[in-house]
Amino acid sequence: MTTPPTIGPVEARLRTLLERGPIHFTLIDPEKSPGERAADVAQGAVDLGSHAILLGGSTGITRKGMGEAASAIRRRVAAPTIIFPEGPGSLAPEADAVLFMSLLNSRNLDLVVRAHARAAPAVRAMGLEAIPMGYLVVAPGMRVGEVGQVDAVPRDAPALAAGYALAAEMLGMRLVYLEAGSGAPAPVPPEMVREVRSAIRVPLVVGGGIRTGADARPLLDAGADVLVTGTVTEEQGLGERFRTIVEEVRRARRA
Ligand code: 1GP
Repeated sequence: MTTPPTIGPVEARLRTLLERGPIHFTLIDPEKSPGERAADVAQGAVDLGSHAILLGGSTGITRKGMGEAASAIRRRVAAPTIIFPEGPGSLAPEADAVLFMSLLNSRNLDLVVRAHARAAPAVRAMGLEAIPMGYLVVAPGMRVGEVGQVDAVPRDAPALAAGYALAAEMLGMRLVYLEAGSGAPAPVPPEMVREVRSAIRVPLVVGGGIRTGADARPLLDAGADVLVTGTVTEEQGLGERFRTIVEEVRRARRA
């Protein structure tokens, strides 16, 4: 037998950070903010207290675009740079890790596991750290809900979300992501976050529709371990809204 799979350095670092409470990820789309522009956003976000950079978010991201953004960010930012893939074509070895995620409630088996079977050898060949994650789209789901062909979890069905999340954990996934969809009018309901959090042991990531500190606080109170924001920096840069979100996360952490 060869060496069994172990937790890689990025995941280990995130776990260490999580020992002191919740953390924040800044999602940057390398198509909208290419190369050094992605690095400008990343550096500013990390300086304000964000803990990691996710690269991804739209359709049409190329390996070249992803690689250039990841390289630029890694030159300037010590925080992990993690690919949030929209498909195998957006993988690039310049990043630190990839969220190797199954879209749990998709009707399209490609997005549940088949694309993964095609991409896994490339991930291994690139030397990218794969962090296994269950990705669950909650209504309204927005564009990822459409492209992902999901049966979105209704907002009033926290037990359904908890069942998916626990199944993901039992299948060996080490993160669960509750996604309301980028630009959603409201984030995932805090009651759903609470029920999922109490069902699982792995860290819980929550994203979609978080625009202000006031949006972030109930999610943190409900037990979210990681908050992801993307649109707020695309629309307003690293202004007041972004700052209040990161500040809420910081306040929820132990000194
Ligand atoms: C999208 O959850 C992320 O995958 C971020 O959503 O763009 O609404 O912040 P927003």
